Amino acid sequence: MYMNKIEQAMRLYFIAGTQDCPNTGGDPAENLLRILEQALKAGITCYQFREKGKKSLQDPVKVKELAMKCRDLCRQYNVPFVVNDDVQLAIEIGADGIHVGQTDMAVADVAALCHSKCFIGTSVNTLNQGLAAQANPLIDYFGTGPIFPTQSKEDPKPVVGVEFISTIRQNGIDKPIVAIGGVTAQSAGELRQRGANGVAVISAIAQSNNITKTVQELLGNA
Ligand code: TZP
Ligand code: MG
Repeated sequence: MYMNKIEQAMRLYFIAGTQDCPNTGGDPAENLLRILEQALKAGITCYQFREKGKKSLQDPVKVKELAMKCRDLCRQYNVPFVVNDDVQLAIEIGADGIHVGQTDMAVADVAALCHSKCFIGTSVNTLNQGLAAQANPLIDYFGTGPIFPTQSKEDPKPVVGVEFISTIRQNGIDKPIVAIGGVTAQSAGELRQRGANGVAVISAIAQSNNITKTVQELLGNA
């Protein structure tokens, strides 16, 4: 994927698994698919399938089935589909991208398995990690945060604050970045002004009672 296509994808990056969607009493998989379709219709520019944590689906067959349905929905809307952590799954189902954290599979191993079929993202919580990600030609984008406290991740890294985006840019880091962690429509504009290509959110969209409006606000269109 060309860099400008990735930059475009980073404008509003929605991340979600069944564990992030309000429990409606119905099928958790259907619940996620409904929220994802609303978000796609509303204009998200990238989606990451992240089925993770105690409340997530535990059966790998069900996880793969759901991932394929999410992939198909994203294809329908021409939005890049990214898989979190599970490189094997990403390859098997032809994901557009893979996201690995600092302690997941090494980027060199991910790249060797993907054969350039997937773009690669990683997570950055310190300036040194940012400098290393900038210097690594295998990394296409990074998620930077958590900017604010988050309820959506078990064991989050220390909060870095909005200033961290400025610090990253002031240190010559020019790769595509998304700001992540507790981001809402109120903070998205400032994060872009400080140099983020966009924002990545879970709860702001998954828990919104008006996804169309929330997406427009997060995009800075409202
Ligand atoms: N990585 C850093 S913070 C975070 C992840 C996956 C969770 C973001 O969720 P929310 O609900 O937008 O704070
Ligand atoms: Mg991970």
